[in-house]
Amino acid sequence: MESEPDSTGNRNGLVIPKNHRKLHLLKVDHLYHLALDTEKDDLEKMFGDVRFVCFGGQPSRMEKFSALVARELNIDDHEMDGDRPKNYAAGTDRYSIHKVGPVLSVSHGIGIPSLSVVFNEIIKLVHYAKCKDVEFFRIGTCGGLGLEPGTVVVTEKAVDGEMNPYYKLAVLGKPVQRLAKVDQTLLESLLRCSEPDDDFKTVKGTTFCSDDFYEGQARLDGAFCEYEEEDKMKFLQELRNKGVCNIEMESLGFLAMCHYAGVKGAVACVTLLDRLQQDTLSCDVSMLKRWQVRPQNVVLRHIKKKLHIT
Ligand code: R2B
Ligand code: URA
Repeated sequence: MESEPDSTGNRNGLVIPKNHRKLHLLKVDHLYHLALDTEKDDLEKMFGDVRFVCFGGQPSRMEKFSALVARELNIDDHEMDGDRPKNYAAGTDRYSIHKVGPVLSVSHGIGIPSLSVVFNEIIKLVHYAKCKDVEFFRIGTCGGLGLEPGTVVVTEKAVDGEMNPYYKLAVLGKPVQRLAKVDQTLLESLLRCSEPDDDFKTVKGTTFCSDDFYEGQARLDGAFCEYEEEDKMKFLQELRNKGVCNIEMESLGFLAMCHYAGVKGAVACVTLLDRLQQDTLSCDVSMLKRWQVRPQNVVLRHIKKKLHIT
């Protein structure tokens, strides 16, 4: 017998899409951008044991993350494709999905529109797979405000390019607002995952989520720019005075969609530069490699605690 839905619409820890009645009228649901579907793929068998879904921008970073998950959780029976972890979305090159034990690693591309497509299809995937008590994370990169580059920021509040704390979407031609609410237990758990021996700080703060990397983030080095250095600095200082610690491009949509879907979600990003000092990111690969594992390790420590792995 079906239990009563909780306040989010979910039941017994299962994820019930807000659209499940119409979805269940579909003969086959094609998760088109993942090249998976409910007819050819036994989603419950493939993904039923997933408990943690970790999103990040780049497929290559998320593939490396899944290799790190395998090492840290001591799992060596996950599916491989030659010497690389299997990409379950290999039938398309839009996104990637890797799975190691209970951890799914998913790439989301750049910006909320790209994230929103994969997020919809992953919510349906965890629903069809009957995953229980799933937690979602975005593990990413960002610009910092007055923080030492390499600092990990856990988002306490996300705001858009006009400082609104909600994700705005036009539905049937009308604006719909969805509040970006952070799950407090996950936020606090991630903060407790910083360790005294870490060679970096983990802080919490407001994340400014822009729809653009250049003008939307007050950069002077884009192809378009009609303001001056002093305007940029005044704006960034104002953000800082309002508690903004970092700037990126997905946190707001991610947290709003998690909250709306009734799934616990949190965002941890490493700052690649201090925007009060510079705009331009260099391609120092070795530094990037060292820093991008920092938020991954913070989230992995949380996952290990939840799985009682010491
Ligand atoms: C951080 O980095 C990307 C832009 O370079 C974007 O996806 C983000 O949020
Ligand atoms: N990602 C962003 O969106 N902005 C930055 O400054 C760095 C990474």
